[in-house]
Amino acid sequence: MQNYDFREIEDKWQEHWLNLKLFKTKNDRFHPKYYVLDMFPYPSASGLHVGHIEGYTATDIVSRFKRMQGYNVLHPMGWDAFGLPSEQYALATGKDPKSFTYQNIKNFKRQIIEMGKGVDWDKELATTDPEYFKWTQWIFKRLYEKGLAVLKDVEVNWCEGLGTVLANDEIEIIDGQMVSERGHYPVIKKPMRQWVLKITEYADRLLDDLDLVDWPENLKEMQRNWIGKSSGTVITFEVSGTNHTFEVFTTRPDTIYGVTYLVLAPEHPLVEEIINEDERKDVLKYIEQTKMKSDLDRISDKSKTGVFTGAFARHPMTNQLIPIWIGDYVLPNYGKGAVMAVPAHDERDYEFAMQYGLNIIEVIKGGTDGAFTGDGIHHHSGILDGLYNLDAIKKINEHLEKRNIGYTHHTYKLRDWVFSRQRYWGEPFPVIYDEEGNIHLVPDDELPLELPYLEYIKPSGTGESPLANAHDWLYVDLNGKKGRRDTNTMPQLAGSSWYYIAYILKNNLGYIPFDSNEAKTILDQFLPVDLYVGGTEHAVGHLLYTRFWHKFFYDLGFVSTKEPFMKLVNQGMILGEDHSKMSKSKGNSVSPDEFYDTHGADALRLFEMFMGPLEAEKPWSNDGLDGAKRFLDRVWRMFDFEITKDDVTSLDTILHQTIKKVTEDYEKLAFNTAIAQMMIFVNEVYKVKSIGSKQARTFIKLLNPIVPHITEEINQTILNHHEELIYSEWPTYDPIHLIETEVEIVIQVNGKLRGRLKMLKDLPEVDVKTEALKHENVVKHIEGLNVVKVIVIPNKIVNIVVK
Ligand code: ANZ
Repeated sequence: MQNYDFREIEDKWQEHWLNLKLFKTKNDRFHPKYYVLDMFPYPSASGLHVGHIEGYTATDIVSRFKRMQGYNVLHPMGWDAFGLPSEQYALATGKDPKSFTYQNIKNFKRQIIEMGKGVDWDKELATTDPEYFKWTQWIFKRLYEKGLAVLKDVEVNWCEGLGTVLANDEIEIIDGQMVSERGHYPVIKKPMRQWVLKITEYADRLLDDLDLVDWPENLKEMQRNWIGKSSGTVITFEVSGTNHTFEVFTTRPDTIYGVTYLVLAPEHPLVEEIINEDERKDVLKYIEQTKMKSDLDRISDKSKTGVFTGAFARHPMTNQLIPIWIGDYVLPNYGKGAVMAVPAHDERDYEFAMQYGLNIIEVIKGGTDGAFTGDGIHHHSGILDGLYNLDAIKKINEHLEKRNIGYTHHTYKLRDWVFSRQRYWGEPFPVIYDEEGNIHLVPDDELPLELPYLEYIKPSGTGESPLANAHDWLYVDLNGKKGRRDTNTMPQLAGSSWYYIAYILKNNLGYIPFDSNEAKTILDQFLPVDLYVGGTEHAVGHLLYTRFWHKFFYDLGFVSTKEPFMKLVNQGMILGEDHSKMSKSKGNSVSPDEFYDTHGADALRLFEMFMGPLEAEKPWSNDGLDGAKRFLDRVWRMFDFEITKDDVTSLDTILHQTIKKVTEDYEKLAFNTAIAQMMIFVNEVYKVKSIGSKQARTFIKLLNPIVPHITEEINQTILNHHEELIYSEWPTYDPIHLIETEVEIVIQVNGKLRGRLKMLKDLPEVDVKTEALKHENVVKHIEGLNVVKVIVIPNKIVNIVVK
């Protein structure tokens, strides 16, 4: 037989699957469900690269495997289609980003169909579909009603060059200054009125419920750190000679006697009130400089800077005067935006004190250079003298509470989610302001509020989004008064915060209303997601916001599970052949389109799953892809051997071992080792040069989830089965066959290897001895000598001792 014509075979099966909708999720309550989700892609102009194919193949394998095991599988695909690149395309070309986006989607869909992924395309969605973002807007309204969406003046990263606010991950630091990731325009901090979602109200639940999910430990740890819960004490300080007081947050109230100065964040509202005239100029200059720095830069290890305000505070325990400084290592929105500095026991404070020649008082016996941050006995510490850390904390907290100048407090690093973007290409807010600035919501039955078509999309020039140019859309009648729409749009992460729910609600008619009984029933049927696969880049953003929305839906009674994604797996990045990160600009990016005609989708899938563990980072290799193709040719030619009606019994053991190994490995997403086992099986068939037809079908089923086209073709045209593998039953192994019946026994004469024998397992010792003593080469070595002893180690060794 010739090598297989993959192009023809793959086209044939892809068409068959699409036409018959074989991957459609069934309305089936009798079989358990299994929901396998991919992180849906942003449909960029450049199309998919081989990194996408890796995760999409892994989830496709699990879907097909679970379907054959009898599950009712939901495996959908969609498009995270709002986003900055389309916005920039629109601004650069003046064109409507919509047609551009949908053109890209078409290309992505073609690429996914060509990889042979078994998707229920009736569930396809794009976050940019008005019927989809109708519900995104609807969810926003519910958040607003519950007080979780509020307008607030927030310090935002303002980029004049792009005319928009940027998220922290859209910013880079170059020479200590913030610039936009795209275009490298300068970015500064600036207060702006924004919609903010109060994710911080869910901080404790987001933290605690991480225990409920099967996620990689490092990812959970990243979320814990991002939420950053910290327990400590808030202490009030009085500004000397004024009525002003301010609070600091500290995790070490026990070190209070070591406080030699205080530091306010440059943004602290009290700074204005307390600066001394002599210091005013320096302080204001410093505040200006701070605006150019990112939080990350401020808390980095670089040397600490600050200026003295000229004001002093009273130490609550010693009554001494201590100077008040400002310094950018103190962040405005953490704790209370102010710290009591203990240079003897805090490294940052120590550095700052050394820099500016401030006092250092040791209050814990530690005795090293620099700051001693460990535990020990307190001294120079008034009422705390002689106590250890925890006892000292307890005592000082009680003391401060009694005097009404201290209380225990939890603080979080997690910030509320800034939810407004000054962009055109996003979900418009269903919000209208009247002339007094009061908020009016667009009624539910008028949703979706669609984007106005703009002949030419250009910046508004005022810092508002290009929507401010759409006058017909912008101004509306509010019961006879003039109303103006909110010109902001929602961030890209809005649409992706509920798409796994939207897939379930989507049917041929549109979306089942989120708040209906019908929705509740079907959501209960399919949630939670059983397996979610995607890259690590979403460890905190998407995965945290989605968990927040899910908990909000839970509180409203729309869903019954506390968490959206039960098991999550991060696929490893596929690097370029040069072992560096693939990127368009470096020219080492690899598209699957290069291989559909030269190697075929099956070879591509097989290779990507064979490259190494799914979670590992691994370099692309064209040679490896050739190897995968050769293996498939070998599988194809295996059917040139005689296919017997009866099983070939000598293949039984290896076949059942293979069933066991592949089943267990698919369950663990260990596809590379499953493939290795199937390669061993093929080698065995090549040795005996025949295979039973049932055995062949079993093997083809095992291989099918990885290379679905070639295996369906073999099943149909060579093995003459009419039932597709998709819905055939997954093979089970028979433990009887796992037991090896033959063993190889080594024969030694005086400790030297003299022969090997294949024998039935567990033969009686006498028989083993007799056979060994008859072995041709053994006979040569014992001839004429005295056999003193024969030692048998069952199923392994016969040692003959001669003299
Ligand atoms: C006095 C002290 C003494 C502190 C000592 C530490 C060690 P975590 O654990 O991250 O919550 N801090 C408080 N608010 C701050 C802000 N807005 N910006 C920068 N630093 C701030 O850290 C809590 C500690 O970080 C607090 O405890 C405070 O310094 C500082 F030997 O207070 B500590």
